[in-house]
Amino acid sequence: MVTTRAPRKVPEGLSVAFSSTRAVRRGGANEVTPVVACSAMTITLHHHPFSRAANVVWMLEEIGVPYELNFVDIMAGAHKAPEMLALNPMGKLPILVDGDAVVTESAAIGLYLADRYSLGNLAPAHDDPLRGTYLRWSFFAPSVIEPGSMAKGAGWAFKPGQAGWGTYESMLAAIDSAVAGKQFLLGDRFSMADVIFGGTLRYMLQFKMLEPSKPVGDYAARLGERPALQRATARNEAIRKEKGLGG
Ligand SMILES: N[C@@H](CCC(=O)N[C@@H](CS)C(=O)NCC(=O)O)C(=O)O
Repeated sequence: MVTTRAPRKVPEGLSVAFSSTRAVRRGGANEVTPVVACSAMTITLHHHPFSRAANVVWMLEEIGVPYELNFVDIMAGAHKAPEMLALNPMGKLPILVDGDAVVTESAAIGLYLADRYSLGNLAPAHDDPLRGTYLRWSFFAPSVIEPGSMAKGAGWAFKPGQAGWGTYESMLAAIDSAVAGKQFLLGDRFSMADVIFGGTLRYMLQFKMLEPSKPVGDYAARLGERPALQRATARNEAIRKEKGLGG
């Protein structure tokens, strides 16, 4: 969801952790190297390390734009404060504010960032035939993997022909087909779809909500080698420790 931004205001009582890095792109590759930031930061991610915002930190690190994190104390209900509800009426994280744009929904945030800051690189160009595959798996994560895993875990009763996520078995087969015999979803080329789809898979694997096949396990391990993911993990972990949150 992308909406025009509500009047900009950092919610009272919420502390702000600033990014110490900004990135420069290395020639050709879609990996970036962090350097110390010296320009004004315009992107704010309303964040909690135990939320889906943790994966958005990975998105931001892959993109390599300066950003700041605003810690929102979910445990204290700060995400339901009026200022936060003005940004996201769902009262949920993550919320990304980029100038006049407010973006919620993790997958939308990833697609937004890649289109705006990395079109032709982390997002295939609009006329690139790979764009369809890119969008397909980016949407598959929130519309099939998330509800499909939830339905399985919670034992929901539903009709697979009516539910958009279908059967658990067909979901697993589709996930395998997306990554088998490939480095990444688009072949050799890493993209934001890997952060969206792969981030969801990594979460499911971490919490044992998915039994990994060999291709899925190998894919998740490959993603774990991304320096941007390692930087994001370190940042999330640093905030967890700073705020005294359990591990
Ligand atoms: N579909 C949303 C889900 C957002 C969501 O459920 N966020 C959780 C944390 S991961 C949250 O804010 N929960 C607090 C609540 O609902 O009170 C997305 O992908 O961003």
